[in-house]
Amino acid sequence: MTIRTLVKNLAAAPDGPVSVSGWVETVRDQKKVQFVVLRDESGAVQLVHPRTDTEEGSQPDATAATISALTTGSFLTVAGELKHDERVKLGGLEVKIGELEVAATALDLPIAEDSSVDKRLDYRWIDLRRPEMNLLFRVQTTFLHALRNWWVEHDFIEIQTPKLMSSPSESRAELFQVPYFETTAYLAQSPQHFKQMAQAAGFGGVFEVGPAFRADPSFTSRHATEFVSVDAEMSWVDSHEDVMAMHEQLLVAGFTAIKQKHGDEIEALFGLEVTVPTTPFPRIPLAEAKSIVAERGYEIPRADADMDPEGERRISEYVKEQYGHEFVFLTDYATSIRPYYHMRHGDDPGLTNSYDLVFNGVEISTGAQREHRIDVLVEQAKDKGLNPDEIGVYLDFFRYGVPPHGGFGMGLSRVIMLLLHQPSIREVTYLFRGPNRLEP
Ligand code: AMO
Repeated sequence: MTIRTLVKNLAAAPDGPVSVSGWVETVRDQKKVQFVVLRDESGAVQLVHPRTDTEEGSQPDATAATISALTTGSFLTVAGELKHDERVKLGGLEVKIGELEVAATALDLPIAEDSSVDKRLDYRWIDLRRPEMNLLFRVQTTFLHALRNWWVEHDFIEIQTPKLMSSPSESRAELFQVPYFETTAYLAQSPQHFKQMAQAAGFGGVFEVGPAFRADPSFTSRHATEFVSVDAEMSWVDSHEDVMAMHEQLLVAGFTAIKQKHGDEIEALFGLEVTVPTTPFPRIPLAEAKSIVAERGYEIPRADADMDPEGERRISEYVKEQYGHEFVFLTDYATSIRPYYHMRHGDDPGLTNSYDLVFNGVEISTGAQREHRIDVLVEQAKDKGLNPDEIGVYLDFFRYGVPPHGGFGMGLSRVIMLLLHQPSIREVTYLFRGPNRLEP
């Protein structure tokens, strides 16, 4: 008989016969008694075996021999006697081994917790056995579930847009090309075009959680060549302010769910308290944010550019001091650094109705009101040096009536990395893809 559940159920169980299965985490092979810590995804329990072969002339102890030969990571099933004993550090529980079956023997594990991240990624399936890693993905599941619930409650429709495209979805840079029969296809950099198409289709509000691809050769802690993009788009907006209001409500829903479900575990394993953000999140126009950062001793290297990572870190620091908030919307980006499809200010075409959302020092999202008037959109595309024919089908979406709309894209791994104070998205992506990583 195999029972997969460890401490959670055993804690409430009376002393008596039990059967447990799990990975060998550690073995303490002492002269008179042996201890094995067994773990599964729900927790860990200590197994004990008092040796019967310690007296002179005693019979060989087959179980003791098996335990001595156990390797970390091997998978065991044990039938034994459960005993509650407060002295046992691990949940006050111990299982005295009766029968022991080694279901799968592990080779010597090639990684440890302190191995380099690259080495751990080579053996990701072993690294993921760590309780922190397991928690991380449970947190992510809860987060996405809460976001979905919020959208569904607000009548948004879930869409799945194609990842093979005939034209770039963002810029020509960072584009993966794929041979596609007689022609070339591109891997979607964002569901941008098709979430906007849903506005022309009268869907009102849509969302998608799916892969996005960027042929970005960088090795930073925040970039991947494939990442999960959390996207939303909605109609009838008056400005990017409506999009920000939706965005912050979603994050409050997501963080509330995480705190309720995993707050205690996060505190125990990561030493962190989850803060549910208050609304409205602080909003600072980008130009003002740059001045604040400059006054605090850091000049963004190019005055006409986006915030750089150091700028994002510093403005976050300021917002934390000033407003006690982990989030900040940087708004009203210059037209020169935004894509053609962002709506420009009516009274200042040098600025766009757009924002970036920075969380704990790193950009997690870009959002905007879109330009829905076809003639203006075509002019803006040309203005950016784009050939309208190349994005002909996208432009067609706007030729038959489309409501004012806006939305955002958010990198899932970045949110989880920053929430759990992890050093890189490599740690929080199920299987990371970067310029030199295609396996496993
Ligand atoms: P943007 O290009 O800013 O905007 O991307 C949106 C968010 O996606 C995440 N992200 C990445 N995450 C990991 N690795 C990457 N290489 C990477 N590139 C981007 C970031 C970023 O904030 N179409 C617009 C969104 C919109 O306006 O709706 C877009 O894709 O968290």
